[in-house]
Amino acid sequence: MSTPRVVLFGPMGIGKTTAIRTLCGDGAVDCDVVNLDTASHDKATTTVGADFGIVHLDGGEMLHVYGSPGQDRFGFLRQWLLSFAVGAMVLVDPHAPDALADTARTLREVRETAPGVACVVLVARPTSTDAMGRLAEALARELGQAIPVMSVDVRDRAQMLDALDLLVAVLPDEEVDA
Ligand SMILES: Nc1nc2c(ncn2[C@@H]2O[C@H](COP(=O)(O)OP(=O)(O)O)[C@@H](O)[C@H]2O)c(=O)[nH]1
Ligand SMILES: [Mg+2]
Repeated sequence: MSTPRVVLFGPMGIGKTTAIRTLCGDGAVDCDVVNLDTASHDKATTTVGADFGIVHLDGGEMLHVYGSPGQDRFGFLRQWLLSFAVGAMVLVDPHAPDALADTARTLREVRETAPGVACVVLVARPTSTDAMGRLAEALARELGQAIPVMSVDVRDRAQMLDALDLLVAVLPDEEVDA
């Protein structure tokens, strides 16, 4: 049995690298380099490859977690990550200008590339229950299918483990039993 693999998606600066560090600790590998694209996001570093870490769950199970770079030009890397993933987590700040369009586009890309991959949406910045509900409804309308949405602080391990539990809950049965 191979170790289940989960991929994190989301725009630059949303918290993919942080989430992997939170889940996997210092053993996580990141591909961050100095950010030359400060017009897109004002942060010191950015990811130019797939982050990777191993999550050790309390029951002794392991998960491999990959972080996809957010920039459009890394589409080929997203396709590769999806070729072996069982689940995808799409991180979003619902108050970002293109939050709905970006999240819907990523979810569509996942569905078209890898229809069997389970998806959840993680609201990774503080927001109201109402704003989360509106996002969930708008996504369901856009995609013609309901996608589980939950709120997380990517810096909090317990919350990230809850997010993994949610993803496991929506995996197809054969992936859970494998
Ligand atoms: N203020 C604030 N910062 C956050 C929150 N969640 C994540 N961050 C920070 O946002 C940054 C995300 O950067 P990073 O993980 O490199 O994003 P990536 O580009 O998606 O990999 C980190 O500095 C986090 O500490 C939050 O809820 N509030
Ligand atoms: Mg990153």
